[in-house]
Formats: sequence, C-alpha cells, structure tokens
Amino acid sequence: MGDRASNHMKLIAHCRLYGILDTGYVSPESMAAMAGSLIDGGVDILQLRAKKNSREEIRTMALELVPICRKAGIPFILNDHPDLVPETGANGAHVGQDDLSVAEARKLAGPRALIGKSTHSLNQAMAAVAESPDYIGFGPLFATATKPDYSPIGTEQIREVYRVIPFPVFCIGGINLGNLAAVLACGAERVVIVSDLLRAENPTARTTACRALLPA
Ligand code: TZP
Ligand code: MG
Repeated sequence: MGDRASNHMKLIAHCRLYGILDTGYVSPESMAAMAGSLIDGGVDILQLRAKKNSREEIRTMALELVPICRKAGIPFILNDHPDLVPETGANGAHVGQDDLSVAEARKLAGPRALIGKSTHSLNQAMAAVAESPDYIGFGPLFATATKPDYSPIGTEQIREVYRVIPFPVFCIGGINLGNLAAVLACGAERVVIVSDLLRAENPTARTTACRALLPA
C-alpha cells in the first residue's frame, strides 16, 4: 500500500509519459479497459481524475485500477482524495493550488505516498519547491477542453522551470502526438497527455507513438 519504495514499481524519476484516466472522456465501466490500453502502449504512470464522481464511486474505480497498475509496475495516483490512498492501495495523490497542502495530503495519504501538485506559472512552480512534492504538473501549456477555465501559459518558461525545479516536472495541457516533438524541443522532459490518448481511435497505438518520442 502506498509503496513508494517498491522494487516492482517504476520510480517517479523514471516516468516520462503520465496518463490520466479522466471520467470526462471514459465511463467508470470502461476505466479498467482503458487503463490496460494505455499500459499496453507504455504509459509510465496513471492517475484517476474524476471531478464529478462521488467519493464512493472514485473508491470503487480505484479499487479496480490499483491491481491493474500494480501488476504493470507503474504508480497509480488519485486526483484529490488523499484520504483514499491508504484504503485503496493507490500509490499517491495529486493536489491542486486550491486543495490541501502537500504536507496535509501526505499526512492523509501516508508517509510513503507520492504527492504531486499542479502549478500554473513559473512562480507557482517555484513556490511549490518549499512544499517538497514528489513531482509537479506545469501548465496548461495550451488551451484544452480537459481544463477549460485555465489560461494557457505557453512554452516560453519550460526551460527555466526545468532549470530551477529539483524534482520531476510534467508539462501538461493540450499536448498531443502532433505537437509533442515541439514541446520537447522547448525543453520539456516529461509530459502528461490526457484527451489525445483517451480519444484516439487506438489509444494503445497513440500511447506507443507518444512514448517513442520521449527519452527511455
Ligand atoms: N491540468 C492542467 S491542463 C490539464 C490538467 C488536468 C488537462 C490536460 O488535458 P489534455 O486533454 O491533455 O489537454
Ligand atoms: Mg484537485
């Protein structure tokens, strides 16, 4: 449970392609199959993001996804709900700017849980350093229907964020197979891709194609 140091789980430092199972695109009934598709394509880490579902529904989905990710040897992260980490066996939780602090989330999720934090500017990313999350998300780089109320921050600060942040940074927001090479050319080393993987005609093939552009 929350086995951050497991020999069998990919370390966050080795994760390059972060997939999010978002209920905005995938029904709860299809979640497990989609997790399998993205894992087959080579995703390094998965998150469950279910903004409109009840705690109980999220718990049920998490209990189904935990063994799938564990078998694949990749971390499974819950968006919000750090309190569900111990009881579901998830590997960690992800908090936003308006959520619990990293320390509060860690207290609920347990000492071995991975805690990630969303940041939406270079200033927020630098401020997050004091909280010592295990990783941050940085974006949205581009406008995206997955998170429609946030202004895109562009790609200009990517190099600086990787220079100053001492833990893994995952660029996020509007990244897809078509622009991934350009995002990497702007300095990105790790990315989160949501709708481009989930909405692809063949999510496994799309994941494989994106993963192939990223470092090993
Ligand atoms: N946080 C910043 S952008 C975003 C989140 C959760 C959504 C990214 O989704 P997509 O579909 O890859 O643009
Ligand atoms: Mg949140």
